[in-house]
Amino acid sequence: MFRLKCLLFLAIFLIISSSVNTNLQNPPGSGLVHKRFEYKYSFKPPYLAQKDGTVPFWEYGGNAIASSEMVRVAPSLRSQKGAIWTKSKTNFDWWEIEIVFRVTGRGRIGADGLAFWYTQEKGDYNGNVFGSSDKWNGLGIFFDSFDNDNKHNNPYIMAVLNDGNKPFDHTNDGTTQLLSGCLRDFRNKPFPTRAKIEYYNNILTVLFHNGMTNNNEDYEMCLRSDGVILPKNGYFGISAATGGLADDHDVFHFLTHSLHIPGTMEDHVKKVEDSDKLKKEYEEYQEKLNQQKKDYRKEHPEEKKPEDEWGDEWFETDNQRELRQIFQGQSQMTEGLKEISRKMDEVIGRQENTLSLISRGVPQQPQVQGGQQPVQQVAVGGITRQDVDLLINNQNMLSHNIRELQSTLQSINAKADGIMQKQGAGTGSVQPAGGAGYDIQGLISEMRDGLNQVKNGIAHVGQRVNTPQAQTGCQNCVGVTLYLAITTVQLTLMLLYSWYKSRSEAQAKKFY
Ligand SMILES: [Ca+2]
Ligand SMILES: [Ca+2]
Repeated sequence: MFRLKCLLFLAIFLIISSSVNTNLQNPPGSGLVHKRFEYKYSFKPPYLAQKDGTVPFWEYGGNAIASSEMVRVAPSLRSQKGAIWTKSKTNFDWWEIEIVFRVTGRGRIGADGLAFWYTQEKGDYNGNVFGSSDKWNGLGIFFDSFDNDNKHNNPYIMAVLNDGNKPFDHTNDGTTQLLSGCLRDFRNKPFPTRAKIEYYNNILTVLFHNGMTNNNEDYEMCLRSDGVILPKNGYFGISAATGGLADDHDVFHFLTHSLHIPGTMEDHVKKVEDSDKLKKEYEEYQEKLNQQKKDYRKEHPEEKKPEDEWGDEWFETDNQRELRQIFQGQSQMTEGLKEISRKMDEVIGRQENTLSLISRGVPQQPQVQGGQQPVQQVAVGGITRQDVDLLINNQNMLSHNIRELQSTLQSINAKADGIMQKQGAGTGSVQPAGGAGYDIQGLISEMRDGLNQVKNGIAHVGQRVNTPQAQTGCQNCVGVTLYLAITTVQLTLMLLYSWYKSRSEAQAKKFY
């Protein structure tokens, strides 16, 4: 139950946190777009280029030079051409590129300009269009520094689409072909200029930061065009060229984010799906494993194992087994002791019962203290001297009977042994049943008589004992223990009484 609650709480927390994350990534107005940084389509300082001069995931050529801080796509020398292209094609449909760059030159006018590319195939490193290939298939964003058509409309930023067939119209600065553009001066600015190129849902947007401030968010709209259809997968590239005039064309950051329509790739949904998938796979493997175990046991019945392989029984060590056996033995001993204790209690209870019975029936024994006159010896209770004598007689009779019974039993035993021996001898002849049978019959009748005598004796004693318990059929309930106890007590009393009597007589003689 507690685990269920925890899971529920975790799920709610994940949903909330992911929605918060989405909101942070997508400020109001930008639409709910999921962005993911694509490091394989990006470069940035520091360590832009490695020690050997290569840029990870990129290839550059021509007059381009990469350092740890930037890529100088075309240096400020005449007729320079260079380019840098991603090594692999994109694997996402929509994207946003932020380029941080500088075009600087000592001249009032610079040349030729810088180009951003998204094309189906990589362009050249020394082509005719801003350092790369003409007749490209895809998109080119040109930062055209030089006013070829002399219309005083440069530097100019423009987007030009090409299906791979049209040669670029340099003469007219591409005005006959451009999709859209804006007149912006991007040369020799105090801070790096920036361009943000977004392609999402077939809408192309180019934002420009003129480098007059160091506020990274000072973008303004340059162009926006709907219904732009670009090759599904392509390469990103940057190229630049100089002519008779020359600028340094430096690129510091090329940051690519892939854009994802909500629902097509929601991270948390994906995670949940992944975890569900893994859980399912785990369960499947677990089932498979169990099945294989079962199959193995079926195939190898001689290696019989307990049903639960991981049970404690399976791993019991010798010491554990020994301990268990000791414990079991001790338990048995405890049980035995309990039984003995119970029986002892029973015996003690009976004794106490007997004692109380006697104390009620027999008067407190007179005590002799100093020269005090003894109390009248005749019992106040009800047992008189005669009773005691009778009891003694009965007792004697009983013991006589018991002895008789004992001897009878011994003779029975002897006779039975004789019979057994005769049968064991295997004579096969049938002993006249009358003889042995007669003897047994006679013995049984003797035993019966003896028992009746014992019974009568006990009944007599019972009648004589002057208590209600004794009167109500005590001959049936008084056991051997009780009987012996009574006998012992009475004998003691008798002895005491005789001793007392002799002493008091002696004293009386003294007085007279
Ligand atoms: Ca131009
Ligand atoms: Ca122009």
